[in-house]
Amino acid sequence: MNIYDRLTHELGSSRVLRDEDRLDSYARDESLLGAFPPDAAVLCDTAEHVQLVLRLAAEHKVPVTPRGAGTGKTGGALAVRGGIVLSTERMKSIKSIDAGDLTATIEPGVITGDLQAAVEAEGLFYAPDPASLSMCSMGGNVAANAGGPRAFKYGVTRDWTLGLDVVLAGGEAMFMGRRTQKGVTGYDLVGAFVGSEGTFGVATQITVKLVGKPEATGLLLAVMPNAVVAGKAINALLRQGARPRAVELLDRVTLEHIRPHAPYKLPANAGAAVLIELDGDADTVAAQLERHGELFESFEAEDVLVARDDQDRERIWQTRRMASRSLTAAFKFKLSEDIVVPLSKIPEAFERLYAVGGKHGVQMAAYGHAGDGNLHVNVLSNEDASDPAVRARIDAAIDDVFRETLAMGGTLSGEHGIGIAKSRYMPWEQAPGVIALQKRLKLAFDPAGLMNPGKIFPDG
Ligand code: 2HG
Ligand code: ZN
Repeated sequence: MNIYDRLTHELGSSRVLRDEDRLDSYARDESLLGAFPPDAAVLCDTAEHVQLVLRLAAEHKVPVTPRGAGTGKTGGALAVRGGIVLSTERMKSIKSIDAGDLTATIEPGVITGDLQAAVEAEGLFYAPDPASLSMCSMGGNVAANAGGPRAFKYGVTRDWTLGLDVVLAGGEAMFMGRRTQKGVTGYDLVGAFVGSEGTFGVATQITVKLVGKPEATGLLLAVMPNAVVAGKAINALLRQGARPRAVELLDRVTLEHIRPHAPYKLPANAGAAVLIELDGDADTVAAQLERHGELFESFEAEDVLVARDDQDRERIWQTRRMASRSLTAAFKFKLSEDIVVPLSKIPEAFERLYAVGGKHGVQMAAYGHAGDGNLHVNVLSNEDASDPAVRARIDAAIDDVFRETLAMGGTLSGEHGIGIAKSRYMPWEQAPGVIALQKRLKLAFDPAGLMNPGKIFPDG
């Protein structure tokens, strides 16, 4: 019996999808890299199902691509070598929220926003907040080491993941890490697994830490003349040692395309906008909002607006989270990167990136987590990208984005990972020895190379 018949026999046809139509929804992600239909998509309900799939895949030497909610931006969940897509979308249970230990244990299919709402209902807080939080799942967040605006104060998924129940290639199940807040026993396997983009195995339960829900939250929006000045103001804010929970920036082109659909009325003709969100006790938040507002005024802010209440604040965040979608809708071609530059280079990064756009005749937009130096640089075009001459200009612009980033001492990815979209640039940033060491680590988890092959490194 071939592996797909065997899986159907063991798990039933409702869990093993093989028709072309059904497979279409497992062939793409949010990277816009095209369709890679797998031979089968297996919808697992339990860790035992995951074990069975990985055991049979090892016996039959079939590649397995783990998939969360499919919101990834770099092709990490695409079955580029065929085989099985292993979906954890049905593993949606929140196993426990422990207010005494300040931990939660969840299955990988839990939607990140649902975890946040569940812990907040108990007066607790889980900080990582990718823009796709209403759709993305915790398993995908672990695979990609997802971040978000609040990473500025609170860090990324890795900083919140204490322990993982995993199934490795071949079907071996184990718990790695800890359930305590602190611990340095042995190597940091959880740290390595988080961000391994599905190339090490599948997490079947995730134990995260929690903190108390902040008492008060405040948000200001500074309307700035342009992104370079906005970047300088952010540098000044950071030099003062300010610790807001988010420091976001949206440039003029991004604002222009969000404005028509935004639930929050963005000021007309803004050259850039900076969002600063603070949390803590109510008096400190109010005092800091005022001080930060004054700083932006001293950097030529045309206006400083403060969210009136939580609804107003949520409308501003919904507006911010529309950046990617609005640009996708407005341009025939849109590719978003997630480069990071050293903090002192934030203003210069905007200058250099806009110059890259000018040089190659493509439009550039940038927005994102500027306080971390993490910018979503978008290469945009309304020309026909299937024309080889146009595509060559676009590709040259993308290469230059990375060249400029690395020349400033930056890194290729701050939160979306490498997948297939950026694998060819890995040797631009990392020395051959560093890449070779990572490949040896991969072989320790997956000696037969069946877990998500073709990802991260140029030769997969
Ligand atoms: C964001 O910060 C997301 O909005 C998506 O990370 C970024 O696709 C993008 O440009
Ligand atoms: Zn982002």
